[in-house]
Parts: sequence; C-alpha cells; structure tokens
Amino acid sequence: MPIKEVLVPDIGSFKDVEVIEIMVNVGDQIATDTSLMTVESDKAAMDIPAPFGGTVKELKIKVGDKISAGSLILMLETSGEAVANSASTAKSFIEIKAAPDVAVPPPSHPAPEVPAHIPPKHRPDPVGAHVGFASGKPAHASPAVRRFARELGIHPDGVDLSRISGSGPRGRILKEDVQAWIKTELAKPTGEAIGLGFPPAPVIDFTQFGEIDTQPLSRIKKLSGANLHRNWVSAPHVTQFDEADITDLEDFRKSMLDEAAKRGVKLTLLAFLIKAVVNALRTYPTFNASLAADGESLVLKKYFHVGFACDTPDGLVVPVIRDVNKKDVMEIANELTELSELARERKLKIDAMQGGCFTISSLGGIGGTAFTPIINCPEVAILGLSRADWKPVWNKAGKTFEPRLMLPLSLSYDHRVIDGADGARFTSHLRLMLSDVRRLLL
Ligand code: CAO
Repeated sequence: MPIKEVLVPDIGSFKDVEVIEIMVNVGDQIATDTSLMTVESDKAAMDIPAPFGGTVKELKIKVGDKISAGSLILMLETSGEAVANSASTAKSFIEIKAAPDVAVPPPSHPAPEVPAHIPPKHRPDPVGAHVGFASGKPAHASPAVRRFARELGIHPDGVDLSRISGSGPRGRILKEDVQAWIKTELAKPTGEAIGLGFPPAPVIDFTQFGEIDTQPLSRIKKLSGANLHRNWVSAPHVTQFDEADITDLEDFRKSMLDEAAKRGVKLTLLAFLIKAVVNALRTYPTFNASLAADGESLVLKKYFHVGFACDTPDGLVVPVIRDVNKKDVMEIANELTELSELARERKLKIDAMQGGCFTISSLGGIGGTAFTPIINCPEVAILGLSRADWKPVWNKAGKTFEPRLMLPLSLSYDHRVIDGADGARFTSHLRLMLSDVRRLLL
C-alpha cells in the first residue's frame, strides 16, 4: 500500500497559524474530509480536512507548531484507488479560489479569505464568536468542538457552549469538556436539565424495597434519551390513528418474495410503507418540512429522505434512506437491510443518520395494536406501524363481512405546523395508497 504525504492545502490568508488541536492519532483509519486538526490565527479558527482516506502512519506536527499552506501534516497509507482520487482532490485545493462564505465576524475582526472548496464544516469560526447557540458569554472552541456540540441534544441548537468552562489552553473548550458537561446535565433530576422548572424528582433508595441491580445506560440511550425528552416537551404532539387494508399488498409482496430473494433482497412490508409515505409527503408538503429556528417560517424540503427507527442491542438509532422518490421498492428494501445491519454492527456513519425529512417507526414485527411515537425533531411528523392483523371488514357491497389484513397506523405530528384535518388527510391518503398497490407505482 502506498504511503502519501498529506500537506496543508491552500487555506487562503492563513499563514504561520498555530495548531491548537490534533484530532487524529497514529493508527487511525480516516475518511476523506475527516477533520485532521484545528489551526487558529488571531482572527479565526479553522479545521483542516483530510484530502483522501487511509490509515495514519506518522504525525509530522504537534500542538503548538506553526503551519502554512504546503506544510507536511502527516503520512497516510492509502489504497491505490484512494491515491488516484487524492490527485484530483489536491488539484482542486489549489486551483479553485473564490470569495469567502463564512459567518460574519465582528467588524474589528475581518474574516480571513478562505478558498471556496473548503467544505462549510471546515470553514473558520471567528474566534470567540458564538455561532448558533443561545446568548451568553462568548465560547472559545474549535469548529470541530462546535460541530460536536451542535449535533448533541439537550439544547434545541445543540449544547450551549457558553455554559461550559474550557480546560484547554487559554480556556479553550475541548470535546472532553462538552462530554463531561453532558454527563453532569444528564445526571440532574428530570426537568432541571432543560430548564422547565419542574420540582426535582425525589431520589429514592430502592434497596429499601428489595434487591436491585444497577446497570449503566448505553451511550446511545443517553443521547437519544435526551433528544426524545426534548422533542416530547418542545413539540405539541397529536397522534392520529388509522388502519389500512393491506390484504392485496401483502399478497403482492409474497408473490414477489422469490424474485426478490434471487436478487438478494429481503422484501419486507416496511419498504412499501416508505414508498407510500413519500407519495403522501408529495401530496401534503407541510409534512416534509421543518420549523425555522426562529419559529417564524416553515422550511419546505424538495428532497425526500426517510428515516426508520432501528432497534439495536445498544438502543434506538435512525438510519436515513436518501432520495426515496428516485428509488423503487426493491432498492429501498435493499437499503433497509443494509442500513439495519450496519446499525446493529455499530458501523453506521453519522452521515447515514442525518438529513431525514420524516421517520417511520415499525413495531409490526414485534406486536401491539397502536402507540404514540415521538417526533424526531426538527421533522414535524412520524409514522408508527403496529402489527397487521386479520379482521372482519364489512364488504363494499354491504352484504357480508370479509377477512381483511389491517395494518394499524399511528401518525404523531407537531400541532404547531400541522392541523388535525391534515393529519387525518395524510393517514387517509396512506390508506388509499396501501389498499391499492398499483397506486404506489404512480
Ligand atoms: N405486521 C405484521 N408483520 C410484520 C409487520 C407488520 N406491520 N412488519 C413486519 N412484519 C413481519 C415481517 O414481514 C417479518 O416477517 P417474516 O420474518 O415472516 O418475513 C417480521 O415481521 C420481522 O420483520 P423485520 O423487523 O425483520 O423487518 P422490517 O423491515 O419490518 O423492520 C426494522 C426493520 C429495522 C424497522 C426492525 O427490525 C426494527 O428494528 N423495528 C423496531 C423499531 C423500533 O424499535 N421502534 C420503536 C421506536 S420508539 O422506541
């Protein structure tokens, strides 16, 4: 395997800037665009991304070093293919130059020039600026730490960095500081952590009632618990229940199982549901939307990325299938299987869990007749599926009962965005789509 030098790319007017954090270690496997390190000038801090993926063989810089474009950062072992890719990436680093597109810094601190090819997530954050968080004292943290904080729950915009004391050089907030802060917040009695003013829950010694065993919560449970709690209290939920007749759909699915198996696909009901949901989202666009952060407008999405709740031994994760409108049911089924396997093997990447427009939570393989799913904010609705069951249904001619396979639907929506009438229209639309499989093709 070839070993390549990784040099600092063209980073605009950053020259002789100090390395304040190194995010990779020797032996780490990294992908293209992984943040390698953070550099800081007196005006801004910026992450340097990896131009290609591979295994870190040697670090050529340490915290405190001063670097400029062209400085050697590290040695990376790559596959031949990656090296080929790297050539074009490196070229684009040098060739493209454009005006900066960064958060507006205070007037006394003009933004440094940054080439347009540097991805937004690696662009400079003005030092001490307070991007994307609630007001408070200025927080001193690298772009990588800000991004990490933004991706976490508790505060609607992530973690409010102004509440955290930094233990790094010059009071800089490190990733470990954010993690330690979250740990403390989660340990606080319910309500206090998100400032609801509830009286603290009493601390009870359960051993007084009998034998107990205390087990730590998994990392996923802690993070998803905080998000679920925030979503539950911040979005006024209404759940609309309905039932869809999937007798014909299920016959069709079974008739396709052999063909699907030949193509290596496990064709489950959920794949059809995802397709039907996208059709309903096109018809009722307010379900494919998010409230703007200021609550003053609705952001309507023209793309259709659907997440599905996946039960893993570590807790709940929500992989996202992208551009469902451009995929057929077999492709969706295939991705469902692949993503669920990755989730259960803990190999799901962060990107595969981001960008969802709507979520489906299926408990149909387990049981139950209905439940009230919690909206995966900032999405505005979520569909719960329970176990389909045979029921006697009065036939269209109104003469007799017929056995029909009925699928219970539980649609929770954010009542700030969606009215009850639209909630009922959405599930009625789903009923129609699911009762006549031909409609899914339209
Ligand atoms: N009614 C009746 N049977 C159903 C059904 C339904 N609504 N949905 C699935 N089934 C059947 C499937 O057909 C399959 O049957 P066979 O084994 O005979 O083929 C079986 O149940 C198991 O299905 P599955 O769970 O493997 O596949 P899926 O595509 O339906 O679901 C996934 C995939 C990832 C959603 C699921 O495995 C899962 O993790 N579900 C839990 C989600 C969850 O925890 N939600 C709660 C979130 S809130 O805490």
